[in-house]
Amino acid sequence: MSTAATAAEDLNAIVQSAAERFARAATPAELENAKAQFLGKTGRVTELMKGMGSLSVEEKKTRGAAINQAKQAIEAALSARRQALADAELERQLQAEALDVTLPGRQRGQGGLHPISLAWQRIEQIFGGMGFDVGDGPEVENDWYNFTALNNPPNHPARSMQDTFYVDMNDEDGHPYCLRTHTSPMQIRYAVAHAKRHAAALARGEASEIRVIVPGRTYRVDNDATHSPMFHQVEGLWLGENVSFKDLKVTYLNFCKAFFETDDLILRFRPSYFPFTEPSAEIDIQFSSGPLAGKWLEVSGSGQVHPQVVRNMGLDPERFVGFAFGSGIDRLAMLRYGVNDLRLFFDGDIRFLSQFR
Ligand code: 2NM
Repeated sequence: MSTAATAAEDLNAIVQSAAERFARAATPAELENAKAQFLGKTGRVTELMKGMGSLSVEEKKTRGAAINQAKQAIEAALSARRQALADAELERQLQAEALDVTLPGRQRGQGGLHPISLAWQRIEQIFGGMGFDVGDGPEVENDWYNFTALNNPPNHPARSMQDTFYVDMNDEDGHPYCLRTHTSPMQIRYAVAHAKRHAAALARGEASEIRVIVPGRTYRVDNDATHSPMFHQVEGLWLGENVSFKDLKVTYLNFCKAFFETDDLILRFRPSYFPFTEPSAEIDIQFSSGPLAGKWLEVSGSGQVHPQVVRNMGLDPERFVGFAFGSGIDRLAMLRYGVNDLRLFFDGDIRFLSQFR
């Protein structure tokens, strides 16, 4: 083999070896070390250049060109490897910083109204559509508004310590305050607040009437599967010159149809007794379809407001006649939303409550 051929093979071997060394370099630092071994001050290519001093001009030309070519090949391999390492590093960074855009965001639990609030709202809306105002009043009541004005005799069992929560403080008449046992006191308050306006209207010969519902919390000493010490009632009152039991039946039937969103129901008025109404009736409802079909369900008390109660409202019972009713909102909500245990409303279990969102 000629000297020239051997030299060319040397150069090829060097280029080959550089390419292998570069390929093995796993980091930019290793790669720069490998580069120094070939192109650095004492690198193999540089040494070859230095070794050309003894060559003839003609030999220098061909040998120099060959070494340059080898050098360029090495530099090309070097920059290709640099690029490959940089690409790999970028890829690694992108992977490390990658966002999983399919991951669900951290959400706040979405709140919603309690089923009793939902029923309460529906009740206000439906009666509002029939011209009923909404009255309000305190949950801690005095003896007059909670009992006496509603025609409860002084020794009525509802007044007993066993049935009613009393507050350790007396009102102006020397009777202890209590947690209201029904929403009726709000109706007395509402009527009293509007009594002057009604008297004035009547004096001018104008018609005047009261049409109001009073929804709210009520309290009784009672706690079992079907009774909670705190429960919700809505009472309605319609007094005017000619308001009759017929109006009660129509009003309550229309309410039920709207509240239960069906015409497939009938009502039954069953004689009963309340101190504040005469005559009095329990209202039963029967659905003709659905899961409760065929059963009579008690939904409300009702009656023609007692003349003494009208008088206690500051109104003339000769001019103001009409009806009142009292329904349990909790019971209405149970029937409307298919809840079979009253206690579910008050346990605060999110698995139950979230079904109404
Ligand atoms: C009921 C049943 C029947 C009622 C009576 C009155 C008032 F204030 F006018 F006298 N409010 N609500 C009433 C009548 C309540 O609850 C079972």
